[in-house]
Amino acid sequence: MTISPMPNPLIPGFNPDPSVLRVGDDFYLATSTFEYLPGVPIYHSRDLINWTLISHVATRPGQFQLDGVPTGGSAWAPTIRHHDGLFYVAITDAMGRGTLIFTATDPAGEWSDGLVTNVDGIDPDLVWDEQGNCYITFSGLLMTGPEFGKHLGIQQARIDLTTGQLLEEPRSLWSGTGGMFPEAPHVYHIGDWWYLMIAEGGTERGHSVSIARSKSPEGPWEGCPANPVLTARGTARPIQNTGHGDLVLGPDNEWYMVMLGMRTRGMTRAFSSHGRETFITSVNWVDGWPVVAPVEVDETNSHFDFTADFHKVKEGKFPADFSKEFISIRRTPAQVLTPVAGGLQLTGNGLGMDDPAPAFVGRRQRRFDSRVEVVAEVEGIGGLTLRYDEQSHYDIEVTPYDIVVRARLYEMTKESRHAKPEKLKSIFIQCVDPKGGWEAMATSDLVQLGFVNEIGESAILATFDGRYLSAEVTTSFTGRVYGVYCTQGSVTIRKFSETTSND
Ligand code: 6LW
Repeated sequence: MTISPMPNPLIPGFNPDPSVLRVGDDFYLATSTFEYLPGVPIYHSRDLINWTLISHVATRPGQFQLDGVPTGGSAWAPTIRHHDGLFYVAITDAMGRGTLIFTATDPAGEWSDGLVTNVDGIDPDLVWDEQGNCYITFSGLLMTGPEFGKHLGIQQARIDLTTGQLLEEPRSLWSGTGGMFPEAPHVYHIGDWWYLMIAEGGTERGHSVSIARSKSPEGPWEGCPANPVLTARGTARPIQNTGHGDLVLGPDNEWYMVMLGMRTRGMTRAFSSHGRETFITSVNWVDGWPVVAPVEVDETNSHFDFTADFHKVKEGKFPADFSKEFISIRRTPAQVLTPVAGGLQLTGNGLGMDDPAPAFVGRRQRRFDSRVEVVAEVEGIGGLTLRYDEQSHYDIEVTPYDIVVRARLYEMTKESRHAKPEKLKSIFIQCVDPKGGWEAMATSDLVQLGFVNEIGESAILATFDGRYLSAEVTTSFTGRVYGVYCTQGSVTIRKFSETTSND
């Protein structure tokens, strides 16, 4: 009996490239985080449905290179596995340290500094045979040297996990049915078969999952006659881009697959504001092959209000419940924030949201109809932003003289300046459904930026088209992130809350 309901997105907000692991009755899941820290969240569940964020692999400077790495690089595609009492996360610090192996004895605890391997590729997977040999299987997209960007297909070699060095020349494995970008390989030993499951077709609308089997972890591989076993390409399915899957035996002894997918919006379903999120579906086995159910949407998990109230913060002491869900760009929130009496304070570094490393702290957008409102003291220049990357963001910024509303889209910046109210209670950004006729239906949503004055009156100062803050337009691997930033002076955050937009 398949678990029901299966909330989808399972983990809302950009959480792409999910890898899932079962140890006893516990389940763990890790996702990509690119330029954000803390990096590589570890979620925990006992039922595959309800997940709690328990830790991050990268919580310290140096675990990922980040500085000098292009936005969208760094933490790509973890695989989380367990062997002989040790937890492993294999991952690529793309255009940074390369393919790394992190370990931990307790997934909720501290992870290692990351062992550098001599793998040139992405999407590393680990599996062990009965003799204890560890195989690393990866997508042979060359990330270094003169042949950067050349794709060698799915590659595999035995690896020494104490040195990170390959024990043999990588061999080429089955690389799918001819789709572009064979990647995200996972090797499993299930029953009498070894299975090699990959993604192919690219992580956009052509994405898919294909699988092959063999009597050996090294092959030769026989492709599934029904490949691709999962795809949404060319369909009206509510979840598109499905691919990059990982298999797990559920608590009911039925099989499941987690994978990335996109909730697309607009008349032609062309825009995805949250980017690639984690989804789940059920899997049955027929004649030794997986039959994967289409991914259904059930937004139970993505409609929670969130409030972080920092009024009780003591000087120099982060609140115990300081949410792990805050992320910062290239540095951890604890590196950019200072606990002061009654709030958490950002200090300007002269960099604004057009820069790759501003003083910023934020949360992923998880729901379409969301409104983030921030109560903060701005002593200088700072505000609230909805960010995709440093070239794509909408800001409402408080200055000593006025309020600036800004849309930065690549080489274009549109700004308007507005009088500040006598007493500014809060600033907000909210996403609402488009209104009007045919032309309005084209876009995903509208983004409204405004303030609330001391007597609770709201003013919307600008409305921007949300399609430009989407994975498709920004060609970004991440998703929208609401965040507070400070360019000059200081911004003391008293309260950060997310509720349903009230349009
Ligand atoms: C990930 C790979 C991919 O390593 O994008 O488009 C990378 N496919 O599977 C980052 O998500």
